[in-house]
Amino acid sequence: MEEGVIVKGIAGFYYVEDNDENIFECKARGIFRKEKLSPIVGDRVYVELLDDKHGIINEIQPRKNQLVRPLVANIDQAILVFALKKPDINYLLLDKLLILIEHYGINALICINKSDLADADEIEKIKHSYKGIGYDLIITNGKTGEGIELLKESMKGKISVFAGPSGVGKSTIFNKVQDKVVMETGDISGKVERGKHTTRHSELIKISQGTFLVDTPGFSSLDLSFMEIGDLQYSFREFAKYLGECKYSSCIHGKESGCKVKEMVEKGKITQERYNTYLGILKELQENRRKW
Ligand SMILES: Nc1nc2c(ncn2[C@@H]2O[C@H](COP(=O)(O)OP(=O)(O)O)[C@@H](O)[C@H]2O)c(=O)[nH]1
Ligand SMILES: [Mg+2]
Ligand SMILES: [Zn+2]
Repeated sequence: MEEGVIVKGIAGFYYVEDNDENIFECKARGIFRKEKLSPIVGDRVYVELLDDKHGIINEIQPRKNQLVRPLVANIDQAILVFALKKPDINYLLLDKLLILIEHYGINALICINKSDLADADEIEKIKHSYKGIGYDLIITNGKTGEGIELLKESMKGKISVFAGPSGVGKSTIFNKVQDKVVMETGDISGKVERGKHTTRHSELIKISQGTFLVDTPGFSSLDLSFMEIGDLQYSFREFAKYLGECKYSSCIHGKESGCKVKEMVEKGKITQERYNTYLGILKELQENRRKW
């Protein structure tokens, strides 16, 4: 039995790469269909070899996470690309992405691109606030290549996916960190983007042995309405060490008295901005529940 990761799937065929960088074209064992289990890109699987190029997927290892769009499993890291200018940074969007990614149990790395367009003070400010929360942050420039080596370093041994708004330089950076697949860049309307009207499976692009990059940006839908009200707090890293210290064990850090989280906001240990974001999303979730 060979162990490997599914890097590509096309019409019932799965391409599994083993630890020696051999690729096997595989079919899935029939039993999966009965179990309503389909192998997906990113799955770590065991393959029974038929010859030196073909095999049957016999077993899918438990997934540590699974995205829907793109359909990929076992993401280790989401690289959130933002620019401070062109387009102007939207902190609410950044925080919503972080919430979603925390919810999936994926590590987030913040990449601030277009360093040439940002002023030094604002770079320092964002570094300070997000490093304070516990996120790594890398400053890049898609044109000069600044920060790209650091970014590549952070990807080693992981499956990474890019996320972030359009126009920030995701495709540009994608092209800089690997030389296998070229992504269209610039102000294209999206019409020429690959696979727009056809179902296309995402692929893992291999950067080096054990290091992969999903070829499609993730987390484009920022709908958080599926989240449980009581779970939202766990998506805020800076709340973690105070949870359980509120007066009421059911505290969701809104209007309750004796709330440790609110106390920490007052003391400046948690920023007012992030707490406001928390309250805003909490309110959205509560209003959604009422509609049902
Ligand atoms: N000034 C500047 N422009 C950049 C940088 N990185 C990318 N761009 C440009 O920003 C535009 C959008 O980039 P693209 O990679 O298509 O963004 P995407 O929509 O996030 O994939 C393109 O015109 C790029 O050439 C950068 O670091 N500085
Ligand atoms: Mg793009
Ligand atoms: Zn509380």
